[in-house]
Amino acid sequence: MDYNHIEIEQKWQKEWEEKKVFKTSQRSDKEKYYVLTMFPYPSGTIHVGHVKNYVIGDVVARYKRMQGYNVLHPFGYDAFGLPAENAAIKNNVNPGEWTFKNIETIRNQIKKIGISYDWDREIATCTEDYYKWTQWIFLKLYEKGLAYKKHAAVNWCPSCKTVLANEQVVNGKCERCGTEIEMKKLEQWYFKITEYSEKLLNDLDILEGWPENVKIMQKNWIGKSVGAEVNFTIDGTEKELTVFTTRPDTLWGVTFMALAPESPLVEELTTPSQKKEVEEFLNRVTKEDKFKRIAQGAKKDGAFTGSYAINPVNGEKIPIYVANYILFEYGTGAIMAVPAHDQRDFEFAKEFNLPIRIVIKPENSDLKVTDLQEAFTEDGIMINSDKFDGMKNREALPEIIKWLEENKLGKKSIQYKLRDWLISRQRYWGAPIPIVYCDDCGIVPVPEKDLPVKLPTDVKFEPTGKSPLTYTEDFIHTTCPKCGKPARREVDTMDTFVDSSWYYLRYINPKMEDKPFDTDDANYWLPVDQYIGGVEHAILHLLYSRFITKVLYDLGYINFIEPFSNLFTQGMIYKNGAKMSKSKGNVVSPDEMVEKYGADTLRLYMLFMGPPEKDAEWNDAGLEGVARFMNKVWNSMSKIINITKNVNIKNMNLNTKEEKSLRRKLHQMIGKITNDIEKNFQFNTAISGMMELINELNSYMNNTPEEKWNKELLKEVAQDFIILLSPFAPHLAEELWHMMGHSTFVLNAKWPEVDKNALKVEELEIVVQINGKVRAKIVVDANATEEEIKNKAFEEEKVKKYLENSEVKKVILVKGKLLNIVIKK
Ligand code: ANZ
Ligand code: ZN
Repeated sequence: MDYNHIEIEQKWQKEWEEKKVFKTSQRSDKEKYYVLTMFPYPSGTIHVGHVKNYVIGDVVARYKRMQGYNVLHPFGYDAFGLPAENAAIKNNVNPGEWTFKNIETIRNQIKKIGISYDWDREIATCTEDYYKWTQWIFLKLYEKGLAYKKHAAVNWCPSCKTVLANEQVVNGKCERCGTEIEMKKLEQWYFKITEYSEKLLNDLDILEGWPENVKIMQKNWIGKSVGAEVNFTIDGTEKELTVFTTRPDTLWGVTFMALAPESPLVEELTTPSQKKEVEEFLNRVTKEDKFKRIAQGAKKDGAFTGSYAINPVNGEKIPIYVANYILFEYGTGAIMAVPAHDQRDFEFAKEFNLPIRIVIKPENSDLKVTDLQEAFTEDGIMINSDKFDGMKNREALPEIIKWLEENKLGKKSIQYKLRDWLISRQRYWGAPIPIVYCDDCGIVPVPEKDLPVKLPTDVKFEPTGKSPLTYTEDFIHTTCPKCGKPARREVDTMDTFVDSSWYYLRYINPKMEDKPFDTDDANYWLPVDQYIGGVEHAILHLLYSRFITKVLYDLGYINFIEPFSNLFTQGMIYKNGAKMSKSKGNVVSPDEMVEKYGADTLRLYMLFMGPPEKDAEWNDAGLEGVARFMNKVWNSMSKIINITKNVNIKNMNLNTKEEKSLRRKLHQMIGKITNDIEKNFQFNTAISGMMELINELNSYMNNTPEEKWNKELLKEVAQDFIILLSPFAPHLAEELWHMMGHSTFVLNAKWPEVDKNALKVEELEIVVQINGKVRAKIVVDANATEEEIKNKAFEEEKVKKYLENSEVKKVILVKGKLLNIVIKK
């Protein structure tokens, strides 16, 4: 018989909600456990890909609760951002209305899946009581000199009409809409994340519970390079041109220099006769995509400035070029080019017919310029390098740096790829930046007591590229907090990554009015014990959250330096071979599946699809298979419950081999499932374990006449099984638990423990004969292999005695009974 999932699931969801069973006690004597799943962007409905994330979190939360932890498992919405604004423009609705409607929908979708969230802690980053504290964080950074404004060339998306952080530009295109990015000069607010580069890099080492690939991505993003800055003099002047190089060992092979097109030195160094050529190049390069032009293999372009530099190591006069592959924002925006040993320089030298000089050769062979099809980038022996000739280049490196320092020609230098975090957005639907501009006082931060700077609701969306707040007169006109004269408000809003960089703290005290969070409470609950989310957030969101945590630590608000102790990145769900997405029209809605199969079946299926960290393909047949298993569970469990109402487990006696074997399977599976959840999130194999146990149970029941069933044993199996099932299929487990007569919730039951005695296998006595005479008896496991039995017999003292000084000719095992050893003296 199929069970009525609709009735059962609605009943328990109502019960849980009414009794507030998931409400977290703020403090407790119990050890805390904070499980957090990345909050969604409420841009519509959620699909089963999101559900997978929430179900993984829920299994962990429910399991930890049953292990006796005080569990915090909150939920909320990353509710500011572009989609709401775009939808608002398109449909002429207020972004807030649109967002809250979506939140309502998502909340209902999630409640139908039975996730154990403490709904009293729900947050949305677009509410005043949340963004007030996002603004507070801005002020704290500003006070510490970590928020600053500067004029800079920024990435501009002409379609979204907003500035993007470097991180939001993928292959020169807008991460959201795919439009080619343009460069624009604007005055923008930045967070000085670069001040934390070294900490952000080093502290990755303490994050033992993070996937290695995520740590590597963070590391590469921070991009630390150790090398030297070397000063070249500009020929005929006293001026210096400083370059950053990771390879000062190639200094003797420099044949030209190159500047970034954006460098102010270009204008300064271009001679009248080269002016035309340089200008033509600059015109070409501005049309080039900044990200493509520096990519490996991109065509090299440039122009000679007409000026020369003097190589400090040998006094050589070398031409200074401007080149498309030099980044203005990295190092010093200028390089020393060594075409023999750097591939990009090699390509440029070939293009412009510049000399190539080899200064490193392979250890066991010679190298000639005419041999070079590409740059020789390996390590080797230094040549043509004066007093360093003959040295291994890696060994020479530190000495060269020392020598440069002694001669005041350069110094050791560390560079990072990480840039400051551009947080200004020319958009409406975000947290206003709490800054006022006064003609007399300049930039004035809004005092904390005046927060929040409220986002007005009556705005016009003009497609001008300026923030819509620019046109809201009531908003922009204010008085200067310092001198009281009329002043203007900042009209840009903050990047939504600022909102999500601290939300895990707000869940601690979601309703606190005078503070973003309470320090003691935060120190009790944080760091998050288990963070779960998509690998697409492996760089930005995690890096920004780590940064904000470190700043708050330095300001004394918290006592931990990393926000997330353990991170799990789940795989994506594909359908028809493609990543699920609205635009591809291959989205599976959880609502439909819940209706048809039930939330429990959907949950179990999501976890049974494969290892949760791997991508998986949605398959209806798989879901049907899980549904059959659920019915099997329902049928065998309700049968057992019916016949064991008045049975007391404590009176259990095991008589037959079959009974012992069933109980052994139960305890093996308790061990296995516990271990699978605890280690590596192996939910799929945990579910296989449950299936195995149900099969063993059914085979016992089918092969034993009903009057001979060991009811105490059946009751134990059913009771423990229901508890094991409950984090995965909580509604069905709750129903069965109550059918058993419990008046408590299974979600508060104690997780079962392995009874080691149950794991013991039967033992056998084996007679050991030597040349036909009984000499000893040994006891072995019933499952022992021939090898194990032999070893045990040969270790037996009595046997050893007879084997001394004799040669074993033959060993014959009569299974289960006898071991015969034939020897020759
Ligand atoms: C000479 C040289 C010789 C270099 C050689 C490399 C190999 P990473 O590891 O990424 O830090 N470089 C420095 N600043 C640059 C800029 N603004 N735009 C483009 N390239 C720049 O790379 C450091 C190397 O990249 C530096 O070391 C410099 O080239 C180049 F056989 O100097 B090297
Ligand atoms: Zn003023």
